Amino acid sequence: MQSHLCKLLNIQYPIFQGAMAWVADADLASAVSNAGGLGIVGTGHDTPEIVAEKIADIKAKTTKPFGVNIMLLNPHVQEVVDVVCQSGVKVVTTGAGSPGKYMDKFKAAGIIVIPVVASVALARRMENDGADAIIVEGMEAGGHIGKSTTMALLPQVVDAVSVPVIAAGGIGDGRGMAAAYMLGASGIQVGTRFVVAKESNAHANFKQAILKAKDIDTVITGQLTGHPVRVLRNKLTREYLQAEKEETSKESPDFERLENMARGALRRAVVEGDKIRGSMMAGQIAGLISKEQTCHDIIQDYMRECSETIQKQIEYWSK
Ligand code: TUI
Repeated sequence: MQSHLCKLLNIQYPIFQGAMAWVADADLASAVSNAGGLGIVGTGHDTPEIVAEKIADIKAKTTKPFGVNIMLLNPHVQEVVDVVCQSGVKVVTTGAGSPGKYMDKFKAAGIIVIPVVASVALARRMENDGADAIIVEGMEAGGHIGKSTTMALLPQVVDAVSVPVIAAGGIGDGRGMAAAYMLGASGIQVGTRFVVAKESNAHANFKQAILKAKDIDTVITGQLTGHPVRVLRNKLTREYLQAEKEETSKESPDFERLENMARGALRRAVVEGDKIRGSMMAGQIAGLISKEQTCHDIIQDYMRECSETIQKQIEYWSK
């Protein structure tokens, strides 16, 4: 069985690996691509030089299709777009903004463009601008998020566009994948579960924190600054949320105070393993993840569980 999405991308399984900043390197993305999914290299706040290195790195590690994610809040975004367009990358996903003004460049380079959206309006705009597919991300996801849930937003986007829709946010196993398909998705994107993959270079402390997390262990920081981010709660988030509360009640909030608390915190969590003062971005399904597995096993689990779930429902509903 090969879906339209799998044919478009020449991949075996309709599972994308989210482009988590500091986590989604060439090791992780190539492992996902080699296992038949779509590995995606994250470029976060990277300089164009680092992006070029990352692309060379993944090309050396897989002959399978892979994607590169461009984070639109990156101050180097213009140069990063140019590097990506010049380096023979075939699939680009974008996040944290609208890639509208770069669409012509991507298309001229023959790139398949798959923007991440958090609203119906942006999904429509992206389809009009030439997006080949759309990733719909609900606020169950880790990292920078919109306001709607996957459950509510996904079917509304599916109804609004005619390109394939990939569901992201809150899909922690094959049951979630089946649910996304019931709502009209053509594929899924998985972040948090790949953070704890064997091939992920995320610090062992960060992986342990995800494995230990329960359902209520994520919080949303950054609502006041306009960049809401879902992370595992810890000392940093307690202090940050308190500071946010204090600044909210002021006539002119001290945004710099908040920015200073957040600066470098993601790197501290992922690279240094600082569970106390690091920003451990993770989705609400962290509580569902109980073991470190290879990317191959993660993908096989999603596919098998999804198929079993759908089979079970067919049996029930056809009685
Ligand atoms: O981009 C993500 N997740 C991310 S990016 C990131 S790096 C960062 N760190 C701190 C603060 C901000 C960013 C960490 N996690 N996911 C994709 C995503 N895109 N989620 C939500 C959106 C989004 C939100 C608003 C996309 C477009 C949008 O509106 C843009 C517009 O102009 O309408």
